[in-house]
Amino acid sequence: MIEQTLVIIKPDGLTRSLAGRIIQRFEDKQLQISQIKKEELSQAQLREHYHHLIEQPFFPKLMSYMMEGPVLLMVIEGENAITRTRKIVGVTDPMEAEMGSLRGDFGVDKTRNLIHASDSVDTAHEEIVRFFGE
Ligand code: DGI
Repeated sequence: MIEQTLVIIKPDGLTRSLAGRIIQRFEDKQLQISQIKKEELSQAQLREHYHHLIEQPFFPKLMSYMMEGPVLLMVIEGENAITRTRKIVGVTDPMEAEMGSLRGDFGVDKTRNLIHASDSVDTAHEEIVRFFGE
């Protein structure tokens, strides 16, 4: 099934000049960029995006990390794009993420884990609409 998913290259992905290499991994696996833009996310956008984490102790750290600078927002499209993108990205904690996954290879710690990728069909739709509109 052809799916679309929302990927965010977090601020340090840009300041560390990793965007090209990150995008290459998706393209290598036949996933394509259907939309892309660079933007600084506002506090309001981030509170909505991470609404499920507002009560967590690490939330302030997450917010300041995500607001260190602009991010790259992308809609990635392809066969089973949601699951395959999460696999390429790796699990939340870079220490646990497999080598060869983006977080395993480039992530720093649980906060600075470089990339966001939607985790289900419903959230992918919600997040694409949030950042790119209908
Ligand atoms: O879908 P994920 O990004 O892998 O994970 P998530 O939706 O549970 O959490 C969103 C982000 O919040 C995650 O990419 C990094 C941060 N986060 C999640 N759990 C922790 C965390 N940050 C810290 N410092 N500690 C955590 O336990």
